[in-house]
Amino acid sequence: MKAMSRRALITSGLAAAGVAGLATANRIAGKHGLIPPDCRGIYGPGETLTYAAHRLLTRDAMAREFPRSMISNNPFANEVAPPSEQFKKLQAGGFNDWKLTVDGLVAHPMTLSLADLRSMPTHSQITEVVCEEGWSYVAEWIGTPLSGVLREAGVLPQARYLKYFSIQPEWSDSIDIGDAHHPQTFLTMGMNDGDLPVGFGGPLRLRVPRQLGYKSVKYITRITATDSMKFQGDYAWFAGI
Ligand SMILES: Nc1nc2c(c(=O)[nH]1)N[C@H]1C(S)=C(S)[C@@H](COP(=O)(O)O)O[C@H]1N2
Ligand SMILES: [Mo]
Repeated sequence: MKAMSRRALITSGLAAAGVAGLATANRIAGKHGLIPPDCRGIYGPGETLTYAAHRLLTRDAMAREFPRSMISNNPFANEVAPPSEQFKKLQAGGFNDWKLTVDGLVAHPMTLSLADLRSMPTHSQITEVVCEEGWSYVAEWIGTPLSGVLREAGVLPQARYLKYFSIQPEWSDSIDIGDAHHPQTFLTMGMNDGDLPVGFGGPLRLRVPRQLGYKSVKYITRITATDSMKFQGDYAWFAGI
């Protein structure tokens, strides 16, 4: 009740700001934590409004989940750069030495193995990967919700974003803390009936089904909680779908 009326208030405030001017919109959005991170000036007031409106309308919304019968028979593994020597060595060892570091604004920085992650609650979801290039597929993703890992690490209240890094140095991304705690945001180790294949990001991929495919980074090695962020990337930071 209270949340709804607050939301209605903010929404009408933003709509009124459309008339009153974008500076007002920015102030209202800023006051309610709805400003997208500093993206080297790429984001103008329009992007701010898109982000703010999307967050208000869909803060707790779930990405669509599909029945098992709709799992794609031939999911498309997008091409990835050839594996590094480091990756090949880890693969030869059955990924037993794969490590996920959790650091930044957390009370308990930690390093987890895949076995550690497998000992955490396992969930599954049948959701779609949507590439900005226009193709998509549906698969079952099996893993542990990122929120559980964040709880163990004790993310500090001032953390607003989560950056995540791949073993591929050119692949990293970030999401806001709301999406980080979203129940469908998974550290994924399984796909359909088996282990997550390397082509699809195995042994460890962050699935962010509420955003476009490029936010679901493959071969995750580190996640860092932060309170500010200078975004560097080729695509729009917020890719809500
Ligand atoms: N590490 C890494 N993660 C990545 C990519 C990549 O090349 N390397 N490609 C991204 C892009 S652009 C998309 S659309 C999806 C593709 O996922 P898929 O291979 O499961 O189809 O993975 C994303 N994650
Ligand atoms: Mo993509």
